[in-house]
Amino acid sequence: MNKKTIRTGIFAGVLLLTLNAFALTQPLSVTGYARETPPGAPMSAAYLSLHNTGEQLLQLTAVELPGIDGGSVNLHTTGLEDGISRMRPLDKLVIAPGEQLQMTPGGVHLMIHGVRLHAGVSLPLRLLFSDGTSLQVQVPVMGLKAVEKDRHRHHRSAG
Ligand SMILES: [Cu+2]
Repeated sequence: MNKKTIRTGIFAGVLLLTLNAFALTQPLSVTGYARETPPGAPMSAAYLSLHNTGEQLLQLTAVELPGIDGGSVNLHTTGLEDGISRMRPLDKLVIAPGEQLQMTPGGVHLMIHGVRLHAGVSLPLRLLFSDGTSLQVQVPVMGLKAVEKDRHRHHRSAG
């Protein structure tokens, strides 16, 4: 291999990395947290804020727990049916361009089964979209008391 071939090879490598970075970047800003699993409960929940900063409609179709065997995540919403608060599964979450979708206790949330979440660790989530792309994020697991405190603080600031 002469000098020229080596240089071309390096250039191709850089180009490939750049393309990959583009392919992996979703115009979506994700923040949020998971709640620690309550004692004796079989499941917990996570609440994300999804801000679509791009110009395309994004459809979140599934969420996985990478590296956690036996764990599963379902998209849920909570609503009143005949005056009773009930959760029901959602096929997908549609996030319009510019929209910020906020999951909340009592609203849309991620239901997490098959794994015990402990406060202080971070939980990896892989978001899968209808166009075949995915985005992996990490959210902190918050203790039940911290979650309560945070909710009160929001109440106060909202008046
Ligand atoms: Cu649920």
